[in-house]
Amino acid sequence: MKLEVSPKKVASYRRHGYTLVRGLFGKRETKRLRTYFTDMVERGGDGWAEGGVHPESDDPLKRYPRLLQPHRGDEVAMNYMVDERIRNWLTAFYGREPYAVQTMVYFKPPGARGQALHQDQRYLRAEPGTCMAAWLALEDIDEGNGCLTIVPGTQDVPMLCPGTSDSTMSFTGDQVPVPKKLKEIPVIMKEGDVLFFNGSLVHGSGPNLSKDRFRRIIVGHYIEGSSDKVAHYYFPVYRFDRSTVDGLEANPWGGGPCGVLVDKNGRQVIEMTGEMEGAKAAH
Ligand SMILES: O=C(O)CCC(=O)C(=O)O
Repeated sequence: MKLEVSPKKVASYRRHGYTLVRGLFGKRETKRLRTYFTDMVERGGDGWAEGGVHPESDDPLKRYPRLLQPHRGDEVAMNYMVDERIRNWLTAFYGREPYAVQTMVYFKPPGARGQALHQDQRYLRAEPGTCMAAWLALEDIDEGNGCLTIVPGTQDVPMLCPGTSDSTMSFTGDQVPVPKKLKEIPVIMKEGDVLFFNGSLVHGSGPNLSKDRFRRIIVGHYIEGSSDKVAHYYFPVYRFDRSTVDGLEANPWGGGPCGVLVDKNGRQVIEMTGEMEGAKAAH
């Protein structure tokens, strides 16, 4: 198990708001996670699938929807969220152990839409400080199967005002613009690599254009250990020893799940909660 952190990568994260750690997880682990969560969604999602599982749908994302917050009842997802390697890296970036608030598993089968450019902090609303992600590739990921794209240079920008995404390319309805002079770049990853990035960094992903390659990932989201607020959706807040944290407040500015699910015609699939309305109203 790779536990040591590299000072160079820590410095790079602090400067750029992201860093890619190659091979942080072994192939046996990624295979186990891949199989475990694929089995879960194929038997109906165990209650974690966004919008439920619809095996007969012609939308690949309805057959394989993302799993939201499975750590709240599933030990394997919890183990990922509080993994010691992730704890070590995040603690090195911020000089203090963060809190863990979210897990999501994406399957993105062949033909599935991606997720338009966004900033996670818009949804998590961690304060003071920001949120961060540990995004683990469960198989090799490139532009062909819908890799993550990021916009370097946005690591410190405030929340950008979103417009509407192209719902034939994205399963979420909002999209933030790429600031002038900055460029969206693909992040090509091998199975077992982890991309760490902060809550301001603009990122998203394209559709899976391949005929037969899934693009499975698991992502954990965290907030700084100095935060005293986070969006209500992210309670309970966990420490890495799995105990829950009392005393944080729900951020009155709203927030909610990462992205509002829309169908290919741009129609919202799941009713928006009051929290999300709050997030939209804030912009
Ligand atoms: O995996 C993707 O396509 C997008 C994930 C994402 O935006 C996130 O983890 O914040």
